[in-house]
Amino acid sequence: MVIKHVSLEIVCGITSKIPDTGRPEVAFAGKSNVGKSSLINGLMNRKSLARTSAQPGKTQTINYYNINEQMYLVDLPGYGYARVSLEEKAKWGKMVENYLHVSKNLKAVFLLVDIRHDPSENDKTMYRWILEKGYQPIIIATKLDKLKRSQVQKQIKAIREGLRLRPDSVLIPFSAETKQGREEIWTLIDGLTGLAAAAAEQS
Ligand SMILES: Nc1nc2c(ncn2[C@@H]2O[C@H](COP(=O)(O)OP(=O)(O)O)[C@@H](O)[C@H]2O)c(=O)[nH]1
Ligand SMILES: [Mg+2]
Repeated sequence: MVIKHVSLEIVCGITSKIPDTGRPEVAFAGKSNVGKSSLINGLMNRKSLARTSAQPGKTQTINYYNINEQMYLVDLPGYGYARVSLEEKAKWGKMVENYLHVSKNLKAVFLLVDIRHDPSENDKTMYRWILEKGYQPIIIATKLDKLKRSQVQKQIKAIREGLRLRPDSVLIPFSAETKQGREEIWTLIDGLTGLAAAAAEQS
């Protein structure tokens, strides 16, 4: 994907109806602070269009980033922030599950997990929702730069086992610092959204 034009086009609050954008969407899920906004910024070649914060648990909206008027990267609200009330957690769950359920344009869900940690119960639940709703799960192991190289394979194995990924499931390590993994993720998105085929036809 050659990024020509990006914008934060839709911010969907807890009570808003999920919009029908009419264009392919891929969504990013994961716990607060795992690096969703950083990954989306990295994919868009922007430093800070998607908000990144040291204050986790703040984004309780679904944010749609329009890419080249062709597709959307969708930033889902993060989960697992301890200081959030049960009521807030329930709202979060409804919102994310509802999005997975009603979006007409969703092509795949990327589940982000921190490469340094074994998956949490919330990560496992999210993974199960993705499968239950019939979407292809793609796991992104974030913050690759924070892990010693000698630990990478061991942690990838721990994440695969923790989530009980099928052997054919895709797991891509990514670093927002070095951008390692970016091209691989775009290649995947291009394929999932059918944009790779469209580009080939045009050329
Ligand atoms: N070193 C490093 N820090 C990261 C990476 N990705 C995110 N962070 C940091 O982790 C914090 C949370 O990132 P953010 O993208 O806001 O997470 P979100 O809550 O999932 O959207 C921020 O301080 C980021 O700078 C990464 O790949 N490497
Ligand atoms: Mg964020």
